[in-house]
Amino acid sequence: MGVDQVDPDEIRAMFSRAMSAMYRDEVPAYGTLMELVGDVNAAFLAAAPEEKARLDQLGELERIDEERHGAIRLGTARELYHMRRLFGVMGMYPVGYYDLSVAGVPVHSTAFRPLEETALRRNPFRVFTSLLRLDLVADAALRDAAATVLAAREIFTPRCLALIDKAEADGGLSQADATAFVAEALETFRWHAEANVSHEMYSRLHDAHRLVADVVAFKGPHINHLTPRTLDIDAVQAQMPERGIVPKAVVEGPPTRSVPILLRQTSFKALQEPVIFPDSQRAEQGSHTARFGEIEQRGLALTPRGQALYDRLLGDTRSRIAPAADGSNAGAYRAALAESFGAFPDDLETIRAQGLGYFRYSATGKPCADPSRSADALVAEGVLRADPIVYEDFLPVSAAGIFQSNLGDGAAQAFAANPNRARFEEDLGAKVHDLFQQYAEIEARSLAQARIALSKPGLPA
Ligand code: OOG
Ligand code: NI
Repeated sequence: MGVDQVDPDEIRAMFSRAMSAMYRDEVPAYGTLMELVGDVNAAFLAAAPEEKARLDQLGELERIDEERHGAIRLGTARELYHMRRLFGVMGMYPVGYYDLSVAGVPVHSTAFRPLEETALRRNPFRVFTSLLRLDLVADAALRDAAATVLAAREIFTPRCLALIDKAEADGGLSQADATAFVAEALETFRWHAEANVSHEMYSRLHDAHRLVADVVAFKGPHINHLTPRTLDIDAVQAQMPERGIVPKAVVEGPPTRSVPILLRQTSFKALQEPVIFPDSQRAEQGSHTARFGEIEQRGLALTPRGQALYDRLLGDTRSRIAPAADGSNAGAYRAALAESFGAFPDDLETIRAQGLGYFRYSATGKPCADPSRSADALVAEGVLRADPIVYEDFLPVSAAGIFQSNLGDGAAQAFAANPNRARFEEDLGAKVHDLFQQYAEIEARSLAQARIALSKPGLPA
């Protein structure tokens, strides 16, 4: 990055704010949700001064209000390729591969997000990005017609593509170019009421799968939700109806616990939006439901071992009771989930001792005789403290639940589990980063730094 260039973290912050303003305009309920989350977070912090001080000390407090993720669905390999380059300008990189075919959604996905801790702290904006898999659509004629429509659309403005080229060639953008880039990039994510196909074609796509219509029938990958982060998702879920928002039946992810792990998410139903179909004789009115709101609460990142335990307990629960979309068994599902998760330790020390989660180590300032002792011994001695590392990624079963809740309850459809990561990475033009490795590195670095601090008493930790 040159001296007169804007930090990619700053471009991301500008973009995230611009997206939030645009979405608030397009989907007014998102604004209501933001207010509710702001109120719940303020009440939570007021009631928990220790947790507030801890978040503040970890530098996580300022980011809470800025915190959000969005989601888009792309149609072609070329779109995915350039989307990777677009996000790269803002310091966002593909992390993780999620196969959602298992859950009856014909897409595979990654999340573009900042990698470094400092970058996450400055602005943690991320975008869950899915690529439609037409290979999973059974009707060959429809598949070909959809591919033809997709091949003809251009989701990026020419200026946006030119600015991406420039950023790559020069290693960054000037202030004026960064401002122009944010405005041009925003165009790609905007809602367009004019469909890209006839009403008849829309219906055929819709009958194959609502998601296929959502991707193929429109001019671009409209942002389909933006998700603020809350510190108390149960409170938000409970208070949504008071503000006139209807939440989905159950919160996705782990149950309510003393130590929040991974990610809990809930959403409100998609709105019906008017669509104009460019049929040959006259424009025809119709509607489409795709865009919704979501809230999430983030907790401790789990190690592969912790993740395996999570997956097993969630699988056990769901083999006993599947949450009904209409909410009729929501209470029973919650109870079953809580019961299964009785087997997941719910205090930080046990979680750490059993190697289930990732932690950030720091020196407490207490004098230390032998900094080379094991991390466990140093924590036990009180010279090191261990704080949970926040999970920055997504969960495939939850993502599928979110997809389903806004695609409509009749949309569940079975596809065989069919991951194709190699193909995804080929289309992306890059390998996705391994998410466990990201957390393991943060943990290892924090421990190494803490040991240095312990061996040089007197220096600030
Ligand atoms: C994405 C659903 C996944 C999440 O938070 O897990 C997601 C979509 O509906 O396009 O955003
Ligand atoms: Ni989401």
